[in-house]
Amino acid sequence: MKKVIDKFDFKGKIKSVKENKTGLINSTFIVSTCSFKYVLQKINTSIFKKPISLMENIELTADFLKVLGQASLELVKSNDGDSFIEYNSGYWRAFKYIDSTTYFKADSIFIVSESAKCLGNFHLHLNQFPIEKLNISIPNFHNTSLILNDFKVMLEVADNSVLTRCDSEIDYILRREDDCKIIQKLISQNKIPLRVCHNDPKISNFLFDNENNAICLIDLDTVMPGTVIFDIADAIRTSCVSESEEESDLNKVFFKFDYFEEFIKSYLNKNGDNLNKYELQNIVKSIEIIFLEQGIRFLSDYLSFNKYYEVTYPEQNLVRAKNQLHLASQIELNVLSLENILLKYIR
Ligand code: GN1
Ligand code: MG
Repeated sequence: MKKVIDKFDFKGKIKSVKENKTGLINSTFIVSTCSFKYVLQKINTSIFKKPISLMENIELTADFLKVLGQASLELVKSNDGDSFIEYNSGYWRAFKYIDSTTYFKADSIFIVSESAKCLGNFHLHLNQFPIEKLNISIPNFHNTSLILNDFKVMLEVADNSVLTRCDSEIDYILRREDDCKIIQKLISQNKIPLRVCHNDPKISNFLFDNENNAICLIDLDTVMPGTVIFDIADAIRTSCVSESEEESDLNKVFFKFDYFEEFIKSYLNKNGDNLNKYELQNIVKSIEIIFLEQGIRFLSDYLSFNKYYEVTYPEQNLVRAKNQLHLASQIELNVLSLENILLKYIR
């Protein structure tokens, strides 16, 4: 670790290095010197197979936001002036630490509104960014149709010991093949445009100040072209729910309509004018799809004995999958009422 730290341009004598275990993918450490704090991360290259492309995307978009006066992550360069370092075939990067709070679920409607405004601002400002400059750092990241195909392949090879634990979830997913194709089809018909997206704006990827005003989005690893309605859906997936994706007691897990209304109102107020009619018409459907997609991803990982997401107990990905599919079915049952709420805010 010391060798890695020595390669970055950290100001002052290092006082402490503490691991922060909140993300599901990269390894994160908080490095404190006598006068500053930094976030040091080792990029998980079994998931992010193109770390250099990914770092280019982060640098380009974070710098662009900064020029527009928007808060964003600030990279700390290496002593050689690079935005990351390579050490023992690992890739490391560092950011200035931002004094802030994060949440795993929204504790209040104010937090929902703040995260919606923050995401709206992110999309609004990056709408001016020349999207062709971005790399596709993870191809097909939100291609739900392909994610379902991979899931079906997984079903062929998965071990019976795990398969028999999720009969009803597998059945639920396989009956929704058509849903998995909807957004992909609209993208290929050029009805839904590719725009600069975060692609992982779950509530824990927003920083808040001590009055709960949102500061900015973090975890920019997946910033690349995508559909903004999946960003909206992913933020709603994690902020407009009673419990986080980790909750195993499904009696406690429900979608919060009042939070959804607040999210939509605040988001559309910032960026509604930039969305076309296909995007607006598919917001509610995309929420259902993103719950479904996340359920498929968690279940696939359960069936492959937890290779992708960090777990602290063996059934954790099954718990997460059940939680997400439970919410997908709640959305499906309430599409009309959600559409009616949405219509109130479309100008
Ligand atoms: C992962 O990196 P993290 O923990 O913010 C995942 C997201 C999932 C999320 C579920 C690159 O996000 O796509 O929605 O877990 N990131 C990647 O909590 O796969
Ligand atoms: Mg991430």
